Formats: sequence, C-alpha cells, structure tokens
Amino acid sequence: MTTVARSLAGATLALAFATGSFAAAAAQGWDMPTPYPDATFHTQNIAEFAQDVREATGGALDITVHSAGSLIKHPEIKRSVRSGIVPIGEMLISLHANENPIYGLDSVPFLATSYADAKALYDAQRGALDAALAEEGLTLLFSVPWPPQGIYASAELDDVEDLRGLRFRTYNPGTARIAELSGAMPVQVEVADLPTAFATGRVEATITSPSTGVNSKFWDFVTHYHDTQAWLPRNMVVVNSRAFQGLDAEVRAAVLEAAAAAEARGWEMSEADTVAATETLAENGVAVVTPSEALAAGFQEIGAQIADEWAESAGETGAAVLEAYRAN
Ligand code: PCA
Repeated sequence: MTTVARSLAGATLALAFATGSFAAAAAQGWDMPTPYPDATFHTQNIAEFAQDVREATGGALDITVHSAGSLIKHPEIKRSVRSGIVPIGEMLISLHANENPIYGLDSVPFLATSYADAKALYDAQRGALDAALAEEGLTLLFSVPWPPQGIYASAELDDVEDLRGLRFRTYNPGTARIAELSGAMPVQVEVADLPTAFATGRVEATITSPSTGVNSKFWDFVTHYHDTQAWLPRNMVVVNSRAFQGLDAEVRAAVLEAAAAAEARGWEMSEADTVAATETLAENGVAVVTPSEALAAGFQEIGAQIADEWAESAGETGAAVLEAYRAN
C-alpha cells in the first residue's frame, strides 16, 4: 500500500465510526482531491456540494475536499479516481486532451467564446464525453467552465509576434500548441505553482481567466491583460463508477441531486466571477485591454489551425459532435 492509500484507508475507517447513519447504512468517508486553491470559485462550489451531500444523507456520505493538489497532484487525479485510490475528484478536462480528443474540445480556440455557446458545446459533447469516461470506469457528476481566456504579459502585445521567445506558461496541450505556433516557449505550470513560477522568471506570460489572475495576484508579475475571450475551458467532477454503484440507492440519488445543483450554481458563479475578477485586476493596476486588430487576427489564425487539427484527430466522433453543436 502506498502512504497515500494507507492514510486514506485510515481516514475512511475513522469517519465510518464518527458519522451518523442514513437509512441504517454504514457511514462512508470519501476523500476528494481537487487541483485549485480554496479561494477559487470552483473549489468553493465543490465545498458547497460536499456540504449538500453531507446534509442530504444525514452524514452517511462525508466528502472531505483536499484542494490545491494537496492530496494528489493535478496530473494524477483522474488516474487515481480511475484506479480507486480515491473515489471522487476534480480536474480540468483538457489536461487530458492527449488521451482522447473529446477531452480537448472545450479548449479549441474561438469555437465557443460565450457562456451560451459553451453550454451548447457541452450539450453537444455530453454523450461522447460520458462514453469516453465510461471506458475509463468513470462517471461524470458535473462540469463547470472557467471564464473566457485572455493573455497576460508584461507589455501590451501588438500582435502574436510579440509572444515570440517569451516563456509562456501553459496548462494543457492546447495552450502548449498555442505557444508553439506563436514561437513562444511552452512551460507547463499548475495554478498552485504559478506565483513561484512568475516570481522566479520561469514564466513571463500566460493565457488564463481573470479568476486565476486574481487568485494568483498576477498584478505582482504582469502589467497587461488582453481580453481575447478565446474559449471557456471546463473542469469536471468524476466518480469511480464502481464506488458510485456501491453506494445505497438513496445516497446515490442524493449525490446526483447535489451534483445537478452544483453544476447550475457553478455556471452562475463563473459568469459572475468573469465580471468581478476583471474589475479586481483593474483595481490592482493591471491594464485590461481589448486586443488590437492585429493581435486578434493573428490569434484567430492560430485558433483556426488548432481547430483543424482537432477535427482531424477527433474523426467521426468529433465530426458528429461539431455537427450537433452547429445545428444548435
Ligand atoms: N484557470 C486554470 C485553467 C483555466 C483557467 O482559467 C489555469 O490557469 O490553469
């Protein structure tokens, strides 16, 4: 047994003795690794989800959230849920785009740039996403987008050429491809490590949301935010299907109900945070700028190439999803 597995087993036992009962079922404790810090709206939403489950089941299912990669590092969370080391976890879907193109769909630049379009894209993708996860023994509980993505740098970028040679922080294969196509140097960094990466000069520009910019106090490191609104990448919360089926029917129903509520609440939180966090950036001295025509056009060109590459890699499944999305 690994140290993590041993301490998790201990924690589960301790919780089983400590919590009450729900329809006479034995209480269960679930450890839930998540990648992002406590101040992030995604994490706050998940904390509320866990509380809803606790209340609805009278403590029969007690989910402990371990945020910011503290229990399991982001790149390992999906694999850990899959293998049953933990029963539930959160991750950025597109972190896994290299495993299956369907996981990269939400991060294709300029395919869906508003909340309404992101929702339509999710609806069109849902069947294929569920099927891909089922092959891994995973069940999707809910999925919530980050705000639209914009470029942070320490100067105003006139066009994509200005990214050439910059150490560009990436968070998934799609953002690494953007760095490559613009001549920047991709450096993969998790959110929890962003302040150090910027402070030490390991990275000097990135594309992410106003939310992550605020959570990581980007005003300490960069001067400009280019509001490119390029895509809305989504996180997902998944459960190990076998662990889920092992729950009592009533507990399972309570989890599904709390998940549906968390999804609706999360989309609202995200949209509200787009406005609030952009204001916070400005209040702290970051220049929030509309991209110049040249920057917008150059980025659109890179986006079109990535969209072609995605369609090519995603084959018939991808074509069907895109058709369903465009018919919407
Ligand atoms: N924040 C996460 C993913 C997308 C976002 O807005 C990050 O920067 O890693």
